[in-house]
Amino acid sequence: MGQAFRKLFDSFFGNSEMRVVMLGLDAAGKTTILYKLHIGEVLSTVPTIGFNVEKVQYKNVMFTVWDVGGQEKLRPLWRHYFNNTDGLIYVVDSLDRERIGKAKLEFQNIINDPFMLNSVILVFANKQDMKGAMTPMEVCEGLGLFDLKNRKWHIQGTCALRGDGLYEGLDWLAGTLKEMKAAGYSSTGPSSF
Ligand SMILES: Nc1nc2c(ncn2[C@@H]2O[C@H](COP(=O)(O)OP(=O)(O)OP(=O)(O)O)[C@@H](O)[C@H]2O)c(=O)[nH]1
Ligand SMILES: [Mg+2]
Repeated sequence: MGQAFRKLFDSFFGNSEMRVVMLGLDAAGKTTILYKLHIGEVLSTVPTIGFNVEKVQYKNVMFTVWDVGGQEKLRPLWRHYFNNTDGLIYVVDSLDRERIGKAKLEFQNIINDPFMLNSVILVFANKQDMKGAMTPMEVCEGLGLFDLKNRKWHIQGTCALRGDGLYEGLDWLAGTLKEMKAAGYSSTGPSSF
């Protein structure tokens, strides 16, 4: 199918694409989430050095999800994935109360980057299966989500091992993207303001 025809076909059937970058501290569960969404299974993971990228089709949205390693020494590389991003999925290990301050700092750095000012924000408060985990509301407070001005954000409690909450999150992303596209939004970065 030619590209122009494909575009026409997609817009007729309401299909769209969304580029999503998934970030968060090391061991938050990003890679587990990516493969649970991509193949429906829990893979045994090792810390990601570099990135994984997979396509996830959900309803009529084709998500391209970039999962980038979260170890401290790798975090300066995150910004290389920001350009043309429609959505951020920020994953928090809800059991890791000690590092919620660090998670907040890294989160604020991402969302205030000029290339990320237009992207919508989905937070996964992961590992909800663990006793003693912070509730989504606690994670919300920990990251300072209530203080965000003029940003579209949503928090979702998840358990990547069971898959709980993951598709609810994608549902929110898809719905929000549709609203924003209808309002004429584009994700090309600072030059498009
Ligand atoms: N109990 C529980 N464990 C989880 C959950 N999600 C992920 N894990 C575990 O957390 C550990 C780290 O998961 P990864 O997916 O490798 O974490 P990551 O965020 O990709 O880590 P980096 O690649 O280092 O940035 C693994 O042992 C997972 O099995 C969850 O919802 N509940
Ligand atoms: Mg990983």
